[in-house]
Amino acid sequence: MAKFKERYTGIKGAFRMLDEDSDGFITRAEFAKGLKDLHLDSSITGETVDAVARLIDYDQNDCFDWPEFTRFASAADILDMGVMPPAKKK
Ligand SMILES: [Ca+2]
Ligand SMILES: [Ca+2]
Repeated sequence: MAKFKERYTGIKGAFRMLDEDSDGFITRAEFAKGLKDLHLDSSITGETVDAVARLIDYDQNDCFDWPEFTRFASAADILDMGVMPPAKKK
C-alpha cells in the first residue's frame, strides 16, 4: 500500500503542477505549458503533444480531468489506454 500511496501522491502532485489555475482541469494549453516548463518541448514536437493529449483526453473535450489523468498515469502501457476506461468519478 505504501508504494501505491507514493505513486498516487506523485500523480496528484503532477496533476496539481500542470493545473496552473487549480480549477481541477488541465487544458491543452496548460498541458503544453507544463511540458515546456519541464523542458520537454524541445525533444517532443507539437504533433506528439497533440497525440498524447488525444490519448489522455478520453472524452475529447480538450481538457483532462482527474479520472482521465489517473487513467493515463496508471496505465502500464500507453498502448493499453485505447481500451482502458477512465476511473469513475467520486
Ligand atoms: Ca486548469
Ligand atoms: Ca476530457
